[in-house]
Amino acid sequence: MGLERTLIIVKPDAVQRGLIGEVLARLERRGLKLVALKMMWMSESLAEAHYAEHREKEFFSDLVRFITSGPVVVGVVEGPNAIEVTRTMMGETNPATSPPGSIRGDLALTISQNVIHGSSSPEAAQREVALFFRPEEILSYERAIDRWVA
Ligand code: RTP
Ligand code: MG
Repeated sequence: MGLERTLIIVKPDAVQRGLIGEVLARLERRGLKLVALKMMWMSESLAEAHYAEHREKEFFSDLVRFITSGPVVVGVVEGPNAIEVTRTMMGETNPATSPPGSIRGDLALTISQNVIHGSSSPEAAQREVALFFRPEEILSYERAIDRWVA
């Protein structure tokens, strides 16, 4: 059982819609542990670095404009297989084909405003966590429930 850390972003649409608590609560209820959390307004350069893999795509400028259009909540969640578990909880990139029960399948309608980002691989997680958090901002702590969920 691999303990992993992954980056999550509660996107500007979710912040505007009052869904910060809803999204974080789902991750917490699953048993994942928040080990870093902050609210921020992403700069254009940070957004471009975060989504660098999509630089050549035709939707890149819209993506950067959207993710910098308002405040976001950025966090690191930790747990067994946290990367895959978070991605599965998110649903598909397109909310229209995301199953009910998933975050996007329950809370979103369109691909351009899909509520949450989660790192898509261990390499992406490592890169993205380092992009948003200094090492000392990521906390190590025990929870009483840890032995019941991991
Ligand atoms: P994210 O990176 O935000 O967690 O989303 P994802 O892995 O599910 O999807 P990804 O392929 O990484 O795309 C990043 C974001 O770009 C927007 N997108 N638009 N118009 C399009 O065809 C298109 N494809 C992707 C989405 O908002 C997606 O979340
Ligand atoms: Mg992605």
